[in-house]
Amino acid sequence: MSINYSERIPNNVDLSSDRRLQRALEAWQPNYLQWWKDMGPDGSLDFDVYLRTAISTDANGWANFGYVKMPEYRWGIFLADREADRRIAFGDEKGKPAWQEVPGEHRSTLRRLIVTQGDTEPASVEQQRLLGKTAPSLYDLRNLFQINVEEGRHLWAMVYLLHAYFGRDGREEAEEMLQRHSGDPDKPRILGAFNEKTPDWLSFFMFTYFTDRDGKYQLASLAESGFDPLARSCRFMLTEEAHHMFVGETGVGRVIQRTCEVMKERKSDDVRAFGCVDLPTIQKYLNFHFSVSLDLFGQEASTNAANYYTAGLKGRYLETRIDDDHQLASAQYAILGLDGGAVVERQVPALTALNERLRQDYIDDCAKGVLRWNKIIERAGIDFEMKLPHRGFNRRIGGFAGARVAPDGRVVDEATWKANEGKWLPSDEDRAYVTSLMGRAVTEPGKFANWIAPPARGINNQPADFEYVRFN
Ligand code: BYC
Ligand code: FE
Ligand code: FE
Repeated sequence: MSINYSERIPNNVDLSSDRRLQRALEAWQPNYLQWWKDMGPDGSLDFDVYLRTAISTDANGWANFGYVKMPEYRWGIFLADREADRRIAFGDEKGKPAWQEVPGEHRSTLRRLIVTQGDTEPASVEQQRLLGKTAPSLYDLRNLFQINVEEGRHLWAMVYLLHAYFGRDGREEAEEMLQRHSGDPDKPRILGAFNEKTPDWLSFFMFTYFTDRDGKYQLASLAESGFDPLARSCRFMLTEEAHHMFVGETGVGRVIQRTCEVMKERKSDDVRAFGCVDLPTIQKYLNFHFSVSLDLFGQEASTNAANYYTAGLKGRYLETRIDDDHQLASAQYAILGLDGGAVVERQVPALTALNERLRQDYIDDCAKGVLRWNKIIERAGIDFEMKLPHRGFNRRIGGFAGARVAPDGRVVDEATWKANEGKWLPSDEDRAYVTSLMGRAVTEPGKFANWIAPPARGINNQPADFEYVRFN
């Protein structure tokens, strides 16, 4: 269904046919815009940014490029097309028609899942608020802003569901989405990683590689939901998500590439002397963002996860392509945990292990980018390998929470941890160094900060010196 842009809230859900809902969302809209002005990209209100905007939800209609002032971005409500006769694919109600309304018995659980998902979207915008000040190029600045407006739209997607299907409670939850803030001691965001700072561009690229990828896996699980409007919302959000992870993967890759170039030119490992990020520091940032993102999958053994699945609310990654009974009543799954001083494997009911299974899918996906980063290092003829740390490393949620597990999976004592923490995670000094590289934003078209290589190609095939952002 094509998108109606003539309305105040662009949408493909025939919003004008439901006056009450339309008015409620139009009442939320100014609060959203106020939030964007207060908490969105700092000092950017007047910039003209070369952004893509969705004009329809089919494969080639949705990425329409042009200059937009971000407060005028057409945030709206876009669901993927409805599938004829869609059925619930898993759980107790497998085979029944997908729900077009919220089943009463699942109302509070669904609301909670939607709120948790929605909360992360504006949180990330808040975390990235100051990065524009130190952008390494116009190309990167534009990508940051593209991601920010799309995360804003992802909030709209969840707020629409809350307003349309959860009555008064839903409207209250929608208000609270704008009241919790990342890192706020009184009203923090719901999930841990979204209260961390994203203080520099290396963190931003790691965040969009690792944490947006959690978004991909969570959205993919919710895209299987028996609650059809949620499934359709998430399916369209996923099409936008790919670019966020691309920015992360290529961003980290470009930092690595620049570092390798300088190592070769200068015949030295000490690239800090030449204003670049040394490979061990990049590895530490990777360790941090990977481990913090692993926490977002919840407990390895989770009755919540089992209940979501049995109820048909949240499926597995690519549920319909898995060849089993999609009910898992007697299936088992091996999870890792700690027993005394050792990492051990134990079998648990597959239903309770669904968070862990999703985490495994995620880890496998993360590993692919690491391989490509290592190719860059290898091509430069440098002997160094980036690695994903062990899943037990630096965890705060689940069976490894608080344990001292080294990146290679060894359980270590407190003294060993303390002695090595600064080699495994960014130290204050590392962070201060990376921050020191983040000088004034590079605003000359085609120019890049010293610590990062240019991208292989421009956005929408634009030339290298394209003016992605015009300042006014
Ligand atoms: N932080 O049984 P468990 C994205 C709580 S990212 C704090 O394992 P469950 C994006 C948990 O709530 C994708 N608390 O929980 C990326 C539970 O509390 P109660 C976001 C945590 O429910 C970048 C208790 O611990 N979407 O889109 O199975 C930029 C027991 O845990 C955490 C979603 O997350 C944590 N990390 O699993 C922009 C999807 N982990 O019940 C956007 C929706 C667990 O004891 N959310 N807890 O009070 C879910 O599916 C689930 O809530 C979770 C947690 C997978 C997150
Ligand atoms: Fe998102
Ligand atoms: Fe994202």
